[in-house]
Amino acid sequence: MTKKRILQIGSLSGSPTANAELAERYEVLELWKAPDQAAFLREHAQDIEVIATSAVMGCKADVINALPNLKAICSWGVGYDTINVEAAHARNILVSNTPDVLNDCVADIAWGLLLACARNIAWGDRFVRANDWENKVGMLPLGTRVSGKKLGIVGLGRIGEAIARRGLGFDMQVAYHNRNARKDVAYEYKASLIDLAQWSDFLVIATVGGASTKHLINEQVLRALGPKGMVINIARGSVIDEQAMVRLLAEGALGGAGLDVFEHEPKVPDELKKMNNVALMPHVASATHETRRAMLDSLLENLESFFTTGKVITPVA
Ligand code: 8YV
Repeated sequence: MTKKRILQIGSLSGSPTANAELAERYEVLELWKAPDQAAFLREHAQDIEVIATSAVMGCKADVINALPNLKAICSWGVGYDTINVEAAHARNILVSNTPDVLNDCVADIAWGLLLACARNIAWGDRFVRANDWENKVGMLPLGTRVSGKKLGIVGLGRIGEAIARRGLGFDMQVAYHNRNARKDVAYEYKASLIDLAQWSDFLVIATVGGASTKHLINEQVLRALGPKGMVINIARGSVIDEQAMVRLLAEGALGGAGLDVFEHEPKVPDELKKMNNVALMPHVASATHETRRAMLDSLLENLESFFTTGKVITPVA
């Protein structure tokens, strides 16, 4: 049977088998390998109905507009701030993501970064590896207790809830800020982001990315979190004013930062790399064998569903 054709925006290198599994099922047009991508799109424009992409690679309006018969964009990952959903929906083009399957692993990394910051885990590892302990070069400074402290969640969605649940396990008080209070949770709601930051010992950013949350965590919020407060970001780098965060960390006006995402990935400010009260990860919150498999299964199910029913399984709003 002739394989259905899809346009793949880029290599899904975050999965060990995604490229091969897509090629096994579909005739894949590999946009990222085309020397002249505009010419490639013009050449295939008429026969591309479906795009496969990812949360990081997204899909820009110029690609969408170059494909008159495009009907669905299926993305590997939960975030879709890199997809021009407005342009897609304006033409009734379906857009799908892979929600829920990565909630626990992303929440786990948020906790890994929180603990690393609070208890100097990355710093301690460097200290031992540098033989500073062995050679009695100074001491690792005291850390900050996590258990029983105040955990603030910015963006209590499904990932934010998984993070909050873990906080209960550490006997923490949990509060959150959303645009509106949720009626289906018992956590304290803070209508003001500043109030939540002032209240929190640890402020975890779990919002969506994109224009609606750009620099939501600004200098004022970070100053409210304060010199003993720590900010953790597993959402998108664009949500925090990175320059302000670096400046406040350098001034000692912010206690620490645990970051899996950055404003201009993969570029990370050199100042952050030199700070010991900062834990850094390369956007790997979903990067476990189990979760990346589940994300791929979800992507494949969305593609299959579209080709057999004309609908996707997990459409974005
Ligand atoms: C990406 C992520 O999926 O799912 C998301 O929104 O940010 C990550 O899990 C991964 O980096 C591949 O794009």
